Amino acid sequence: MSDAGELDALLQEDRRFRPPATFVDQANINDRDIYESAASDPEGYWSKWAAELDWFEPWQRVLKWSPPHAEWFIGGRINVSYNCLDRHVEAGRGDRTALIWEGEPGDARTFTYAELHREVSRFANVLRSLGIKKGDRVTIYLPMIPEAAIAMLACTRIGAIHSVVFGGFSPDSLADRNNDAESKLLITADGGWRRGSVVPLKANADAALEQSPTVQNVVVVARGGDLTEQTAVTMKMGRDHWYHDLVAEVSSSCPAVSMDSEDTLFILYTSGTTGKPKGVVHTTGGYLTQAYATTKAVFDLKDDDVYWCTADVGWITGHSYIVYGPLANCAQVVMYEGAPDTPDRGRFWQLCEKYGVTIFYTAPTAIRAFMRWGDEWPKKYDLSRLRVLGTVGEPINPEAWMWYHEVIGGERCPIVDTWWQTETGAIMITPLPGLTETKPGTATHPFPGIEAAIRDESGEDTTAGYLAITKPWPSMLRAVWGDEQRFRETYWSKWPNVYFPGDGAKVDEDGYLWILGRVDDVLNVAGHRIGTMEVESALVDHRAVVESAVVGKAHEIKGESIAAFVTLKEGIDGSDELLTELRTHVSAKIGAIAKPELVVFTAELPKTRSGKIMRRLLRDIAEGRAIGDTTTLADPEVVKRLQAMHEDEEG
Ligand code: 7RM
Repeated sequence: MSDAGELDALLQEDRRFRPPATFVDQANINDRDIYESAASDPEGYWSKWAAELDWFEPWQRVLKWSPPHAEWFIGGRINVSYNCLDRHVEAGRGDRTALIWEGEPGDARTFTYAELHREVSRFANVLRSLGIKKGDRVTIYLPMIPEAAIAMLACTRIGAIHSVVFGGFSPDSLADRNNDAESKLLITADGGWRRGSVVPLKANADAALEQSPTVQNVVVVARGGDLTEQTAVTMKMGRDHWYHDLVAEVSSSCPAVSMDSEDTLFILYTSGTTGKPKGVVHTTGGYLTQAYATTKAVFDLKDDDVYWCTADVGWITGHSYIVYGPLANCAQVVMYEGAPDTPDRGRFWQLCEKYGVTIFYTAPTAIRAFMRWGDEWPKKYDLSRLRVLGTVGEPINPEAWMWYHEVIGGERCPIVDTWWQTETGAIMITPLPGLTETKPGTATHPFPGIEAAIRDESGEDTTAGYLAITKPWPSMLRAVWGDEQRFRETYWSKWPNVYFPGDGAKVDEDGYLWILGRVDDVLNVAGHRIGTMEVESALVDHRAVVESAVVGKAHEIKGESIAAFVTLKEGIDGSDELLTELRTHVSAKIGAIAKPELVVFTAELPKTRSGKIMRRLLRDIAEGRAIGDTTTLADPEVVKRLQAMHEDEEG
């Protein structure tokens, strides 16, 4: 969370940005009454959105709320893949571009809606031929290639539950997720390109599969081009199959199955406050309704837009705002495989120019990196087609917001700062680009139909405290996979029947919401959620480590980076080699995103009298406020002195 001083500065923000009149006139939503009408009849309001989708059978009842369990559009029958593909083809829009994909080396593929429909149908038949049935879990571990979206949609077509695992995760992380979900099938690729190097996904998958007993079959996509030529993969007979061989053998016709609105659509694992990630469960009708509605309203999506969200499909943003929301809207979607600085730092802007991107959605960490790289990169390209800019993943600092507005948006594009989570499934707090006067750094107001509040520990309304979501919403998580107790404890135990997202927030005198960041032991590193406990577990797993404490350290670009305090076993020296080894160990255990930037050896971890690790003190040390030279922590006397000095503050 921000310091009090920083926060006051934020709340004194007096710059205001009104949507340009020309934007307002053409906006999908430009009538302020929507907030009031949605609040007075939320079920009627969400029904109107749901009715814009195609249902095989209408719902009988909109909402059943038996806290903490909600059901939406009860009795309704629907299929997500059908809504993203078939209905557009049937409406005569099959020749419209659905996906514009570009690989990091510059190879490109595009799919019309008719082509994507065929590919998805074929792959759905492949899933069937491998024995996948409705309700079975399928793990998808792919780079950002079209087959990632195809595999997701193919699962939804036959009612299989996908669990997408980000390609940057390690074999151990992949195995944990396979095992928790009891996945029957894994879909991976020979590799993907990232910063000019191959990410060896199949090799990682092979390592994971040694500890994933439930996985019976593996489908391997040949990424193509030089990568496939250069990458030797070992195919295990009877278990591993090439994607291109399988799709060649099946028909391209596969009717979408009728799913109950409350059937599970997917599981997505996300970090929490324990060492074990949670499988967040989303269902079908409500999820698609809110993903569809927010894509249309928040991005002001129109037929001639070219829409690009730079997230990875391994995160919820990729699920809701690369695949399901945009395709349900029949959008023209750009998808890019690689890094923003390959071959050079102008890569994103070159893609915006090349494809005429009109809506661009990215994360504050990326915006801060672009800022640092300098205006000359975006200035080389024609960005005049851009008309809406979005940001998500962490609080955006006003400097970065202003830079985005001026340099990327040419001062003409509304910025939508969208707050939401894996658990919320879709956008919850956001400006509407044709209505909301924005201020740099605030996500402004709940989306129409969403009710949020700021509460204190006891559940009283306050102006600075915890963010709370006070009414059920269609795309809310329904469960933590296989762990009802954790579902209840994590999200529903702070206050009765009110959802606790784990974020701190403030409201200013104009009623704008300022999200301040996590209040639990979850870090946000470059927009990625990482539990401090996950990193601590990885560290103590190393033979030299007795105990560790992990905290977030302010970082100019990533927002936070990871600082690890480590106590070693007796007789083991805290050498530089060991520092490197520990960092590599965490990276190998979890994935490169969890690699600590700073590792400090300490004789003991400073603890309060009641035995709680003094995390605030550790943060002060990591950020250079508490002591000058961190190596002195190896001296037990230094730790004792610090402990005594800070005992009162930490309580
Ligand atoms: C979509 C996503 C969720 C956490 C959430 C917040 C932080 C996300 C914003 C934000 C301030 C925002 N899902 N967060 N968006 N904080 N302003 N616009 O990021 O599950 O991976 O992370 O991210 O702390 O709780 S997530």
